[in-house]
Amino acid sequence: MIFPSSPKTKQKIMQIQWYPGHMCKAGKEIKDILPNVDVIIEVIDARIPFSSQNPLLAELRGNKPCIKVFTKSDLADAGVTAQWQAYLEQEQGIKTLAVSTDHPEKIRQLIELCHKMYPNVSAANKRTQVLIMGIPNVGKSTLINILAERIIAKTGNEPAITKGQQRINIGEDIVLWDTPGMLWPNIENRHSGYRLAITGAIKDTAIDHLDIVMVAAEYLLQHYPDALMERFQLDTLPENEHALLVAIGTHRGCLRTGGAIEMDRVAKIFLTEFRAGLLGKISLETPQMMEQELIEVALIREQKAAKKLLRKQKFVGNKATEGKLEK
Ligand SMILES: Nc1nc2c(ncn2[C@@H]2O[C@H](COP(=O)(O)OP(=O)(O)OP(=O)(O)O)[C@@H](O)[C@H]2O)c(=O)[nH]1
Ligand SMILES: [Mg+2]
Repeated sequence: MIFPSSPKTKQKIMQIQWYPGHMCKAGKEIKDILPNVDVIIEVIDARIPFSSQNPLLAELRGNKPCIKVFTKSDLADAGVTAQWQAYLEQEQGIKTLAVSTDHPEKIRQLIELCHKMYPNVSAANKRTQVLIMGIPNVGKSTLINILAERIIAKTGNEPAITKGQQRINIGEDIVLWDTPGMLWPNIENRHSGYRLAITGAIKDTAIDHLDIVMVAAEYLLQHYPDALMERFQLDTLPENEHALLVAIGTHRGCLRTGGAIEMDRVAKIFLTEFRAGLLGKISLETPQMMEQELIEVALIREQKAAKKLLRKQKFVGNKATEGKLEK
């Protein structure tokens, strides 16, 4: 058997970006309807509650009540989800609810929660306007179909299924606004870009499967080794992500003529099985990781600003010298 050369042990993290035109339009439309919205439901992926939150929402929402709904909680580590819920509810006006399609009755609790968070509606004699927003492929339309108790919004297991806004009257004095999945123009935290790609929020054509799987494999080796051993029937834990993919490739028969491992095929298998929950209930981030990464992001931002200032000072200095020489 030929083992691929140059094993990567510490993956170099690149910036992943996906911001097609319809997302920019959706962002503008959300800003336009926000003044008429009573309650915001931000749908976040229970496996990545930090990376799937829109960083622009905090300033956009002002004092409006907001429910952070963790979807796909059937795929996430329940202990970590509980940590996240407690962490996020520390913020004023925020409530959380962890749901999954396995328990639609829990999703329907959202109706009562909306009424609780916006009780003044009956006095005003109007329907509560509820905006549903969130990253692509997180399960917004699925949630709406369950709340409406009929298939009203198109769903699918890939990002960017919903392309335009839709207003849905679900009875119970509630109007829901379904919106297209949205990311933001600059995913500053590179780790977040990877996690969004791993969980399926970024279109597959915009990512390099092997690159993101290496990062996922590195994380799972550290945090969920037993899940890997069980799923891929390994006798010993491989020492790094490269060795792990080679072991999976060997076990699953991903071999080219001549014996080389087809790493791209292994990456696709890994990703498909992770996303389907076949590796078990896995969370890719914790509040502690988020706090650490926010410090790193702030540091990178400062370094970028310092470099920019230096370039500006050099430019002004050069202009001044040119001016003196001309005289
Ligand atoms: N395992 C699991 N899958 C879910 C859950 N909720 C939704 N899904 C799946 O996630 C995929 C995306 O669902 P959608 O409702 O189309 O997601 P969306 O957020 O409307 O996606 P866009 O419109 O593309 O932004 C579908 O394949 C759903 O079946 C859940 O709780 N658990
Ligand atoms: Mg949708």
